[in-house]
Amino acid sequence: MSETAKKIALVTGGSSGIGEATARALAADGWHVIVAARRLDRLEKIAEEIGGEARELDVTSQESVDKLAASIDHLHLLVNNAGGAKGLDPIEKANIADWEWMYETNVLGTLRVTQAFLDKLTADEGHIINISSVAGIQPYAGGAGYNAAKFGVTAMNKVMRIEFVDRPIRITEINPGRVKTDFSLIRFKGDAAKADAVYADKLNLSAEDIAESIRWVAGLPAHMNIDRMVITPRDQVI
Ligand code: 8X3
Repeated sequence: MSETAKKIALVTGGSSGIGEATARALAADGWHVIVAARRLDRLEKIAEEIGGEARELDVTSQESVDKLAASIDHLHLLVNNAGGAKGLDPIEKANIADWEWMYETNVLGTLRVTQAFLDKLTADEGHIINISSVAGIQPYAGGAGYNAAKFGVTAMNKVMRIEFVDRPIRITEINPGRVKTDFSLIRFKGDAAKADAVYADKLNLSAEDIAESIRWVAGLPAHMNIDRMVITPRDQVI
């Protein structure tokens, strides 16, 4: 397929973890993939390897999102993957700055990028895949800030289905469970011992496992909409 004939996918948070694995899987399926995140050096390496494009993006900045949108004319698939957790504090000791970061990246980030590309996705009969979490379905002790943010993403996904039903756009929510990535290292602010303990002696999913599901959803015929996929390792019950 020539570059111009390829369908175009944008993956936010594309510099590592689920985002990077998704970009690689989509590129292998013939998509022209634009990987976007804050770490441009990592993105450029990935983009070179998959024959895609790297773009700097901070989903917490409207200016950054607008700049990205102005540089992309067509979009067939948006994977709203940028997000994450900070802290595992009980509500009694909740850190407001952590909660603000989680709401900004997971919820407002998804909103900003979706708004910015909605008209292009409509014109190109596109697909939005929102990466939520099992934390968007199941609350847990210490999870309130992340739960609130991912419940927010889940709510937004449902409202997108309702509000965009008359547009030729598909909307899918992916709810991964325990996936061994930098997720916990970021949550625990660089404390590797705490992060490693999350995955020790457990079956864990890989970022590639989630990417497999995303590539499958994205490759389905345009009249089929997968509303939600909940994916956990066998030993994780939610
Ligand atoms: C994170 C899912 O199960 O590791 O999004 O808390 S889990």
